[in-house]
Amino acid sequence: MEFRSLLFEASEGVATLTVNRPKALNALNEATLKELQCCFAGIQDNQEIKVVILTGAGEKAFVAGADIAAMQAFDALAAREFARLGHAVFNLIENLPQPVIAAVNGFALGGGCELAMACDIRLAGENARFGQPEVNLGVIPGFGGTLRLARLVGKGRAKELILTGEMIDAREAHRIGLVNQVLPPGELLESAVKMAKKIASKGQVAVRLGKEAIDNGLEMDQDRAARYEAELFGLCFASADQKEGMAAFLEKRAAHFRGR
Ligand code: CO8
Repeated sequence: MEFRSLLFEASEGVATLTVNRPKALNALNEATLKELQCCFAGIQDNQEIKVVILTGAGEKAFVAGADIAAMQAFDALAAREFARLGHAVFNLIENLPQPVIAAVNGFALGGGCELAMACDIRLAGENARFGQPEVNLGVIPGFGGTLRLARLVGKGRAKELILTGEMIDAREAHRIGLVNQVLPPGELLESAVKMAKKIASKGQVAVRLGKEAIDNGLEMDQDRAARYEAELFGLCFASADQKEGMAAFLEKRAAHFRGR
C-alpha cells in the first residue's frame, strides 16, 4: 500500500502504521484521515495481519491533533463533516477485528489523544504528553474525545482535562488509566512489537472474540453482557483453535493455532 502521509509495513503478522507528517507534528488533515480509513479498511479483511501498531513519525509527536490550519476557515457544516469523517475512521479502528496498539512516541493532543483512545492498548514513551487542548482554540473535542476519555478515565477526570485544556505527562496518563505502560522512548516500538507478536502467537479466534466481548459488553447492562459473553464463549468451541489449545495443554506441548 502506498500513501502520502502514512507509512505501512507488515511482517510476521504485525502491521506497523506510521502517521507521517512530522513537519506538522503528524496533525490530521482530511487527506491523512482518508488514508487511515483506506489503510484500516484493507487491514480488516486481511487475515495475514493479526495485530496493528499505530505510531507517529519523528521523535516529537504521535499526533498533535487535527490540522488547525486546515480547520481555521471551516463553517459549521464543514466542521460537522470533518468531525463525522473522524468518527468514521476512529470507529473503524475501534471496531477492527484485529487488536490495535498505539505506540505513543510524543505529543498526543486533541485528535491525537482521540486517535490513541480509539486503539485497544496504549503504550507511551516517557516523553509522551496527552491532552485535549481544544478549549484553548474555542472548540471541543470532535473525534470522540468527550465519549472515549470519559469512559477510559471517568467523568470527573475527563472534564478536568477537556475544560482546562491542560496537558499531562506519560506518568500521570498511566496513573489515571489512560495508558497501559510507560517505557523509555528507545524501547517503545520494540516493546509494542514484542506485545504484538505475543498476541499474534495466540489463537486468533479467541483474540478477536475477546476484543469483541469487552467492547460490546461494556455497552450493555450486566445481564445482557453475561449472556453475550456466554454466546461468544460457545462460539470458541466451534473453532479448531479451541481443540488445538486444549489438546496441547493436556498433551503438555506448545499449541499450534491456525486462526480458525
Ligand atoms: N495542526 C496543524 N499544525 C500543527 C499542529 C496542529 N494540530 N500542531 C503542531 N503543528 C505545526 C506547527 O504549526 C508548526 O508548524 P511550522 O513549523 O510550520 O510553524 C510545527 O507543527 C511544529 O510545532 P510548534 O512549532 O508549535 O512546536 P512546539 O514544540 O513549539 O510545540 C505543541 C508543540 C505544544 C504540540 C504545539 O505545536 C501545539 O500546541 N500544537 C497544537 C496542539 C493542539 O491544539 N491540538 C488540538 C488541535 S484541535 C483538534 O485536534 C480537534 C479534533 C477534533 C476535530 C473535529 C473536527 C471539526
